[in-house]
Amino acid sequence: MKGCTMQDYAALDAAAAVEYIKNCPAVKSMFSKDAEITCREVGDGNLNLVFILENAKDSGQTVVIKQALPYLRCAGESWPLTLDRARMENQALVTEGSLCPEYVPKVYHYDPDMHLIVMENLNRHIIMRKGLIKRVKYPNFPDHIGKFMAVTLFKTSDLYLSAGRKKAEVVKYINDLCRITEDLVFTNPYKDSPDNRYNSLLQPQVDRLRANTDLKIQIAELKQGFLSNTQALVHGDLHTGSVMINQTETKVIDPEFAFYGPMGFDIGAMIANLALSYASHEVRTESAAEREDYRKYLLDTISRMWNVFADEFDRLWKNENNGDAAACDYWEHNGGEPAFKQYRSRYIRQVLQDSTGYAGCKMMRRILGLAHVEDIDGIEPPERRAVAESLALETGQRFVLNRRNVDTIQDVIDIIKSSKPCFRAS
Ligand code: SR1
Ligand code: MG
Repeated sequence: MKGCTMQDYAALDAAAAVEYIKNCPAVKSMFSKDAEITCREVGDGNLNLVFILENAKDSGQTVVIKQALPYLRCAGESWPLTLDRARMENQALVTEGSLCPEYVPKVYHYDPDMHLIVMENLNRHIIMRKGLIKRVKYPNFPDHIGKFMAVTLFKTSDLYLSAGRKKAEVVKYINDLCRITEDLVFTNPYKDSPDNRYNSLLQPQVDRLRANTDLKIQIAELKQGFLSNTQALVHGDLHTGSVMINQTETKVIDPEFAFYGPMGFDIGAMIANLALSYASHEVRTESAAEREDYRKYLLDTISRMWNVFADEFDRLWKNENNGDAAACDYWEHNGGEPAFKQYRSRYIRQVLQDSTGYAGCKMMRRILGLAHVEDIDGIEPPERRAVAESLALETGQRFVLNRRNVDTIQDVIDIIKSSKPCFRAS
């Protein structure tokens, strides 16, 4: 093992990860000379290896190695997957880190041969999804994630970048992983596919959903937007498992699906995952008072997250009005400021409608498709789980079907509150 000088890719194990760090010029100085570096593999996601390395004598000396495997971890070697995703994740972490350093883990080293990233160990944070399952409230999250989305989306769009620079960025982020999203989010859930997995108790609801022509056309339209709208650099997988959090800080991790796509895809993913938590507590939380209290927290979080996003996005646009699509010089002659204001508010309303549609797709894929969420999948027995699943499906479907009528975030909240599960446990 030659650490950072290694040329040939090999998947690390714990011992090899320690050797790698000891020989990595960019990182080894973070550990004292007599460090006893321990290592454990902790990856529980669908795709990669994740190692936590720590000096047994000083837990403050610690890093994480994230390494891509040449296949999909949760499926095995029969599902090959590009190693290039480590490069995508590294460049997205670097871009996001330059725009919003407070909300992104620090990158210490990227190795293009070993397809790995050495980064900050967020050991004072937990995966947000796990906190939401236990009904933990995170008061700063809406402000943090709203700002993260506003800054990263605005400053990578045609509103801020010149057309030439923006097109060059689009090329840098051509990401093979998009194919997974195209299949798993927009296609497979709506047909018989060996890659789907869902509770058989939902079959009557699934049959009705798949027979709904309007729904399928609208999902095709949303997929078309995903494929062709290079609006901004999106994280591409911005669910509550991609957020590490505590009572004061929020860190967005795992941008390996990053690409230039519709802004609403990120915002919608966040709305969807908060709404999935809302659906899960239909059965997870038995006390009506506790359920109502936590659900109010989730809805307030969605509302504030959107309002912070929209206000910050609009503020950035007014103040850093640099891109080729930001405004039109001929408005000076017929309206000027009023036309600019109207343009901004129409743009932001369109982002809200897109977010609502993508939120719907993201909810339904987590019930019908290959990759589910622990909030709902962890509910037993299947009869109880089906109640939460059915509610999530209903909410997702109504998001897609009603998105064009959405004017404010309150309309989104109203859809969540008025959706009911079709399945009732006997
Ligand atoms: C086959 S990979 C399944 C899912 O895991 C990731 O987190 C993405 O959401 C992807 O769709
Ligand atoms: Mg991930």
